[in-house]
Amino acid sequence: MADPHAIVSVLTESRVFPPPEDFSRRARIRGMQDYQRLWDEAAKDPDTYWGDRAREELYWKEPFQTVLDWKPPHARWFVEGKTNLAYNCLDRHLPKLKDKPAILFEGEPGDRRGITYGELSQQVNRLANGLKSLGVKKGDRVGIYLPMVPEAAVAMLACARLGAVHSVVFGGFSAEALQDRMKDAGAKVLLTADGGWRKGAVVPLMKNVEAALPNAPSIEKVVVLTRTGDGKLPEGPKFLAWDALVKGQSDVCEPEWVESEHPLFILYTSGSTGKPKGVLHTTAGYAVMASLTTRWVFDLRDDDVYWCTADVGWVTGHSYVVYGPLMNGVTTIIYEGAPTQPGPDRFWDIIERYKATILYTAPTAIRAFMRLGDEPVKKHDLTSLRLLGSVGEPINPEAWMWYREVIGGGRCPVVDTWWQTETGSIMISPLPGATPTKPGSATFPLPGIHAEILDRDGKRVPKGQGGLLFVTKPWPSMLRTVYGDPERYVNTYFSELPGMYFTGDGARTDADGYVWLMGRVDDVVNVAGHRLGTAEVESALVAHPKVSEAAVVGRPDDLKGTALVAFVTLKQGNPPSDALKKELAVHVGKEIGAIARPDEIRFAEGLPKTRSGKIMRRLLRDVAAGKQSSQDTTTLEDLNVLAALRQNDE
Ligand code: 6R9
Repeated sequence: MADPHAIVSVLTESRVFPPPEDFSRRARIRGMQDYQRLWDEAAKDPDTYWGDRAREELYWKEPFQTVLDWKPPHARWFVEGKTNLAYNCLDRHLPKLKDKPAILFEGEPGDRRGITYGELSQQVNRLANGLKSLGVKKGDRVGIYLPMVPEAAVAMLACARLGAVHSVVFGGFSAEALQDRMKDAGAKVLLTADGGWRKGAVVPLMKNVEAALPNAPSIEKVVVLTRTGDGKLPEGPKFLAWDALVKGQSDVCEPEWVESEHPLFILYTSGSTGKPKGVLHTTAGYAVMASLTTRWVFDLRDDDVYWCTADVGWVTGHSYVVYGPLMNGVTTIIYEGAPTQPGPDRFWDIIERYKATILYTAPTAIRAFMRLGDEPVKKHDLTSLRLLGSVGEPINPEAWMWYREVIGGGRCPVVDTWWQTETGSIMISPLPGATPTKPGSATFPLPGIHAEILDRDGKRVPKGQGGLLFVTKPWPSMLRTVYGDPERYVNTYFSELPGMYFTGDGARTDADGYVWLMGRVDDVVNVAGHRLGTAEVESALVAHPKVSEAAVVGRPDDLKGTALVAFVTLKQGNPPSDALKKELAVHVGKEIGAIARPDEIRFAEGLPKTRSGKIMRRLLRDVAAGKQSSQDTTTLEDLNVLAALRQNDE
C-alpha cells in the first residue's frame, strides 16, 4: 500500500528537472524526440524493433527467424535462436577486456578484491566444470544461497554456462524459506557458504542449510564456500568444499548453446497467497532487455564504475548487479554488508574510494541516510557520481530531492525505475539524457513497453485519475510461467483482463502524461523495498501454537515505506503479553526471515469479517494507520469487533 502522505505530496508536485545539457549532449538518447521516435518505431513494427535490438545486444550462435510467437498469455521470443548468457557476459569481451575489472568487491569487514573479466571467466569455467563433475546438466536446477560476494555472480554464470537453471535464495531468508524454495524448484545442488557478514555479525548460512536439508530431498550435493571461517564443513557425503570442487578443474568449459526459450532462472517472489511463486525467466528475451535497459537507463559508458546496491537474492541483483552490467562489459561494485557498517558513511566512503560514477539503490536506503543528516555525506568527495537511480518502491519527492541535491550535488540526473521480478527488467523510467524528470514520477514507459492505466473493464482511465497498471502487449523479458504451476501464471497475471499482464500496482498519469506509481493494490506489501505477501506472514503466525487467527496489513511508514502490522487472536488459555509479542515476532523471523517480522503486533478478541467470513483487510489497514474508516461497514459481521480494535489504539 502506498504512503498516503507521499501521494498527497506527489499530487502537488510540480517541479521539473530537464536533463543537464552536458549530460544530454553525450548521452545515448539525447532528447524526447529521440525517445518518441524509438517509441513510435517500436509500436508500429515491434518485430523489427525487437529483432534489431536482439541482434545488437547478443551474440547468437544460431540466428532466430521468428521474433515473437504470441499465443496469449504465452510468449516465445527469438524462437529458433541459440545463445549462451555466460558467453555473452564473458567470452565475447575477452579479446578487449581481459584485464579490465569486472567486479570490485568489498566485504563488510573491509577485505577487498578486484576481479578482471579474464579472472571472472576462469572462475566461472572452473566452477562450471566442477558442477559438471557433480552431474549437473542442462535444465537441472541449482540453488544458490550465498552472501553478496563475487562467488554469487560466479555461481549464476556457471549455471548459465551449463544451461542449468539457477534459483537464488536471499541470504536473509530462513531455513524454512530456503527449504520450501529448494523443494519447489527440485534443486539438485546447492551452492552456499559457511556464513556472510552483516552488521558486524555472521549470518549463519550453513546452519540454515543444515536445518533445511532434511526437508529438501532433491538436493544431492551442497557446495560450501569459506567466507567467514566459521565452523567446519559438516560431515557427510553431501557436503563438499567449494575450493576442493574447483581445484584442478580446467578453465575451459564449452558453453552449452541453449535455445532462446531455455529457462535461465527461477526466482521466488511473494504474491497475494501464502506460497511464494517461482517466477521463471528464459534466456534470450531476458538477456536482450537486461542488457539494453542497463545501457540506456544508466546511459553506460565504457569507463563507468557502476554500483547497484541490491542483493543478488532479489531480481534487481540478477538484472543490474550481474547480467546487465557484465553483458555491457562495465566495472561493477559488489559490497557485502550493511549500509551503515561500521559507520553512517560506509556507502559514501565506497563511492569516494572506487570513484563510482553510477549509484542505483532503493528509496528505503535513501530515506534512512536522509535521517542520518548530511554530515556523513559531506565528509566525502562524491564528485565522481554522474547518475543516480532508484528502484523497489515509490520514492517520495522529499527523498528524491535529497538524493538529487545532497548525493548528486544537484548535477546528476535521477532515474526512478519501475519494474518487477516478473518483468525481468526496467519498464518505466526516465532516459537520463532525454526525459525531464519530476520528483516521485517514474515518467514514461521505455520504447516497446505498453504500460497502460486501465479500470477493471479495460477502459483507459482519464489523466489524473488512479487506475490499475497493465502491460498490454508482450515484451521480451516477461516471465514465462510460474514454475510448476502454469495455472497460477494465468490466474495471477492474465485473468484481470484476458491477454493483458496485470502488475498488481495502482498508478495514474498527470496532465503531461507522466506515470506516478501508487503502490500495490493486492495483498503484497513493500517493506523497506522488500516484497512480502501479507498471507505469508499470516500463515507463519498461525503456525505458532498459541495463535488462532492472524491478519497482516501494511501501514505507511516514513522510513520503510510500509510497515507490517499484525492483528492476532490467541487460542484460549494464552493471555496476551509483551513477551508473547516478542515471541511471535521472533517466530516469524524464523519461519520467513528477519525482513518479515511485524513492526507491530496487536492482540484482538476478534477480527472484523464480512458475513461470508472474509477478513476485512481494508478496514484493518485504516485501523493500523489510525484513520477513521471511510469504508462501508454494512457487511461487517460484528461492529463491536471494530470498536474494540479502535480502543486498543495506543
Ligand atoms: C524491481 C523490484 C516489484 C514491486 C512493484 C511495485 C514496487 C518497484 C518501483 C516500485 C514505485 C518504483 N516498485 N519499483 N514502485 N516506483 N520505481 O523491485 O521487483 O521485488 O518484484 O517488486 O515493487 O509495487 O510491483 P520486486
